[in-house]
This record gives sequence, C-alpha cells and structure tokens, in this order.
Amino acid sequence: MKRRKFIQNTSLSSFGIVAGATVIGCKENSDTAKTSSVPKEKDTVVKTTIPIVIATWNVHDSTAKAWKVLEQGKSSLDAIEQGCMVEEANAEGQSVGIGGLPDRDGNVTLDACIMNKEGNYGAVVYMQNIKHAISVARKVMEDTPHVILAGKGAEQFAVSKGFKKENLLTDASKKAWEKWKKTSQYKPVINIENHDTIGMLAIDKNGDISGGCTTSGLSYKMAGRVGDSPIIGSGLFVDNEVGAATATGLGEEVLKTVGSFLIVELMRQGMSPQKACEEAIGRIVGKNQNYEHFQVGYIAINKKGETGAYSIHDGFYVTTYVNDKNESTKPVFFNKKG
Ligand code: SD4
Repeated sequence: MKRRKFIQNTSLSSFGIVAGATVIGCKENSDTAKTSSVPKEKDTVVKTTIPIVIATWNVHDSTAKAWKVLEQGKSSLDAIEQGCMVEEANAEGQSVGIGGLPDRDGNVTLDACIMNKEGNYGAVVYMQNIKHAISVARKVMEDTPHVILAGKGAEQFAVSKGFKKENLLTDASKKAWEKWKKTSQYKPVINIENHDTIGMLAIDKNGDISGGCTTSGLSYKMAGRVGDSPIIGSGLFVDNEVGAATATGLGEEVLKTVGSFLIVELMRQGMSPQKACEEAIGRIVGKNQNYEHFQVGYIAINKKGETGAYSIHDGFYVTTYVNDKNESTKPVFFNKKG
C-alpha cells in the first residue's frame, strides 16, 4: 500500500470543506489512471470531524434524525437506520418507502441494505407492502444467517418480525403512474426519475462507520427489476478500517462497475474520498458513450471523517450533518458541458 501525505491547504467553508488540497509525495495510481476519463485535477481533501453523517440528495430531516441519534452517543448503525426511516415514512417523497413511484405494473417495490462496522450486511430486494425496508434489511442482517431476502419472502419475514403491511402506492404516485402510462416512455430522466433515494454514511463518536441505502428504485421499471441500491459493493460498501461509499442514479451503471466497493478499495490504496469518487465516475463515463443521458452520483467518507462526492451531471446534492450544521451542497460534477 502506498502512503500518501496531504498538505491540507485549506479554504474552509462554513461546514468544514477544504477545497483544492494538494497531494504530495504520491504518484497517480497507474492502474486507475488508465481507466479513468475524469480530468486529472488536484486532489481535494474534505476535512471534518466526527461524529458525522452524510447522505445523497436533499434529505435534511433524515440527516437531522441520524445526527440526533449520534449525538445521543448511539451507534452509527442506529443513526443510519433511524435516519433512513424518516424518509421512508414521508409519503411525499416519491423514491423511498411509502409514496415511492411504482413499477410499470403499478406495484411499489423497495430495495434497501445496511452494513455495519463488522462488515455484516443485510438487504431486501423487490419487497412490497412494508415501508421500512431499511429496518427489515437490518433484521435480515441480525436475525438470519442470510444476507438478502427477496420479494414475497422478504415481506413474509418482515411480517413475522412484526412489521405492518400497508399500501405503499399513494394517490399522488398512482396519478403520476397513470400519466406515465399514456406514453409509457421507458427511459431514465436525469435527477428526476428518483430524486431523494437515500444512500447514507455515518461515523459515530467511537469512530465506527456504518451505511445504508433505501429506495423504490427506478420509477416505472420492469417488474422484477432490482437496482444497485441493495447490492453489496454496488449501492453501498463499508469497511470500518478504511471508509464507506454509496451511490445514487442509474443503478445498472453502478452495478456494472461495482462502484461503492471500488471507491472503498481506492481509499484503501490512499486516495482521498473525493478522488476515489471521481475515479469511480471515470470508470463509468470511460466505458459508456451514452453517459450524457443518465446520472450517477457517489458519496464517500474515510475513517478520518473526510468526505467526497462526485456525479456525472450537475443537479446532484449531498447533505452533510456535522458540527451541529445540516447543509446540502452541490458537489462538483463531470459533465461540465451540462
Ligand atoms: C436504482 N440507484 O434503483 C437506484 C435509483 C437511485 O437516485 O438511486 N436514484 O437504480
């Protein structure tokens, strides 16, 4: 493993972002450099403190809840679960939990996963009628010898654990689906198709990292389609010795490049979270001429509490709660031509 030294060449923003830090004493890793189309910019180190929680999109209520849990001295795993539950219970959010936009047949199907400091992982895929997919994922992790439960099996397991069945298709989402059916255009719309799918990463006061990801997936997807969000290494990966990463956007592209695992492995080799996110986006755009037509965004955090975020297009947000401040910011993005 190469050691890197960072000069933290600081220009602190209100919530602790250091932009433009210079990397010295390190060469670009030649393997990753070859496959990346991302312009080689100076590395960026985002310096912060712990505890911390960061999440994809504008999810202030969720990050505020997670922060509260962290402030109470509880584990990052509890913070992740309780933070994600806030958005899952928000019927107005149309990409997570209740109110999620359905598949093309009108069924709301949820994907979620959670990962703890021991590297344990639990997930549900294609689960219907239970809004707190993140909590069912945690139960899969803690109460079964398995890591993924799908569809009816996941639902039955949830009911056996006391989760309530309910109709997740709200009037607003039904209306949107009925409107969509008139044209049945099956193509992802950048930043609109699934706004607010949550990928959340947290470090607690003990320095332990956990992560979670919860979504109703791509709207109007084919029945049975599962995205990246509940798949270990793609939508989420946590290694408590190194850091964690999570994804949002067109899941198929994240799956094909195992993006979150890639980011954590790049951080293990010494890359900052920011640079690692850029490399993972580079892996996608470098292989895909069609990148102008879809969005993928990553966020990452390392053991020190430094964060990174990068997306293909403008319009992606990252919400950070640290030092009693809860803010959403737009990260830098690849396709500056827009
Ligand atoms: C999926 N990655 O199912 C999810 C959707 C998403 O922001 O994250 N949208 O492909």
